[in-house]
Amino acid sequence: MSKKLKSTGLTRRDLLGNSTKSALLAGTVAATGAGGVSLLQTTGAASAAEGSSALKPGELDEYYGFWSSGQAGEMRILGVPSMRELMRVPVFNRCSATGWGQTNESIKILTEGMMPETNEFLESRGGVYLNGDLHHPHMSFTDGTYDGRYLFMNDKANTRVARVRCDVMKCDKIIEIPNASDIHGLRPQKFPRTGYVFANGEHRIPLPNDGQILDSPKDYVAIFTAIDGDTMKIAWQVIVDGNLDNVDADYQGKYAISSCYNSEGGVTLAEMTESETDWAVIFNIKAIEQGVSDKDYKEYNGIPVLDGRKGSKYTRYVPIPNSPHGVNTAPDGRHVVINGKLSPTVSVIDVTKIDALFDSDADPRSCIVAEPELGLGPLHTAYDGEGNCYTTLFLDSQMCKWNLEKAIQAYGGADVDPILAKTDVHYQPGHNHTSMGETKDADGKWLVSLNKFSKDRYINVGPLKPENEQLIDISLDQPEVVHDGPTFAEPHDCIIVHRSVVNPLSIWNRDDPMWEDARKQAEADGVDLEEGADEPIRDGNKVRVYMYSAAPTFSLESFTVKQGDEVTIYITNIDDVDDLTHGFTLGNHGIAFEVGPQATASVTFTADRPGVHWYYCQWFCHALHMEMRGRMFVEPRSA
Ligand code: CUK
Ligand code: CUA
Repeated sequence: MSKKLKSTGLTRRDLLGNSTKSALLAGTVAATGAGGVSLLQTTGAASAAEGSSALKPGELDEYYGFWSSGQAGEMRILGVPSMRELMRVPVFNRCSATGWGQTNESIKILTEGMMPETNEFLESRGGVYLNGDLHHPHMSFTDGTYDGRYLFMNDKANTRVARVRCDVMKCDKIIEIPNASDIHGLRPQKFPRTGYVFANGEHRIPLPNDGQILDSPKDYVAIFTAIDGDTMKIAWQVIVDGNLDNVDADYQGKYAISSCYNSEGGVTLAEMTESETDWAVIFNIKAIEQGVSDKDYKEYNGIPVLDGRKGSKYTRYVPIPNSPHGVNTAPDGRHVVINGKLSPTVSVIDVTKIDALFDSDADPRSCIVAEPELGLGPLHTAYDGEGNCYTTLFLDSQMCKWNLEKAIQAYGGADVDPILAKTDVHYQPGHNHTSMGETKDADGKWLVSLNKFSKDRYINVGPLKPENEQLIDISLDQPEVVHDGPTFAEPHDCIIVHRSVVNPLSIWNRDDPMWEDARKQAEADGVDLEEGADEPIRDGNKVRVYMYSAAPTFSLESFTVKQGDEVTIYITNIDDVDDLTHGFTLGNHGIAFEVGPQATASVTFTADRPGVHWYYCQWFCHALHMEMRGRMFVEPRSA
């Protein structure tokens, strides 16, 4: 039993020891039994509150939930409170249903924001990354609340940030973040608007990471990035000490705050968790913008990179116990909670006390106004807009409801207990989120607890089990779990947005920029996309086929190309009907994609298999959907 765990330097006994730190490191072990008694208790409350989240068939949800999907790489849309999954929006992944990662339109989005070296590197890997690790989806803000324009999200796996247009719920930009490694925490600027999207490079790497420095961790740095959310260009970057984890912005538009673990600068688990205190880094946005205009930076990959390490005028480092994780700004516009993870505490920063840290030699800890001890493994905190906070306790498998004002009084010496309630969740919660909770319009109705393990909550589907997302009614004094929702890999985070903020189109606009290239090419070929062309247009060995689709036919029942031709097929769905999507699947060519009403989509491939190949519509559109098909004839090279 005391066998060393590979490379951590910790024994199994260490892991099962009594401290928060070792208990958290043992995470799953604790969850499966050892000391897990409380995990098996249920509130028994589900039946009492049953019905409050249930919608009758045909009833609509009050909120949109925008969900991450972790290593699945997509964004998901759920209805809240029903917790019905409504849509999957491919972003960093390759999607068989929609052709994301295969259509020319999506490949352009997946590649145009990448560094040239990366595109070169990907040539041999199909041209695009096939995976992503999407943790944090967040909506753009205006004046401290959601404005329904965009959703922004990170890819931890391949150091990218993406944007989804809320008018069509499709990704329209993906950029690679140079100089950084593994974008983790991501939040939009809340005030005056987004504005900046702040993105944390989690892992420390050499700058530049060109192979000159290798196994010399003391020379690695972490990079904080500010992206312009309107243009999706990088505005500036800041070098910091420690590993950047999560981030949030204030409601004044002055500061962004990131949690940092690994103040030790270690590279092994034992090294990274050695010290009892890490820190939160506060970024002074005005000072950084001044530094950029004063040219107080070095340029790497064309980006101004400022030095924000300890002692810099751009940052302040606030000591926080211990390996802090979530950073959550309260809707009161004043307080920011940093969640202690390996410490049972959360630390509350008062943003009105931050100016003094930059203007004087004030003790960085002087901005801390409360530090309540909540339980084991606090990871993330959500709000109800009435002064209460809801913190996930990973190890305790609980959500802790506590009062901010009481926590401040207790920190000041008053004999009050800020903890109002604890609700068991099942099991091991990471993020949680409340309805409109990260805006000044937090409304205190619902909370979703994103639990990492479901264990016994569902019938067994094999060794790989779903996660469990629980809906909690927080309008009650004692919050109650009212719904279990299984989800696949691994939603870290979600936001819950009132439906009045989100107004997507039902039918595409014909002049949408998504297929700008197709429009230009058709114009050059003298073709109207909505009318298609009777014959393929040949241009050397490049052949362009223009078709429209109208239920239940494609405008071409067949077309002929030669073996070896590089063929581009453009499909325009001329149906002008709500929910009438067509598809185009070309058999035995690995080609399939969606064409929404009034949209154009295209794909390019080499016709290297002589013979007859059927194409068909794979999106059920009509009573004669099965008949919606045609043939591609590929003449053999010798013919
Ligand atoms: S992190 Cu996953 S539980 Cu990536 Cu937002 Cu905290
Ligand atoms: Cu068109 Cu099915």
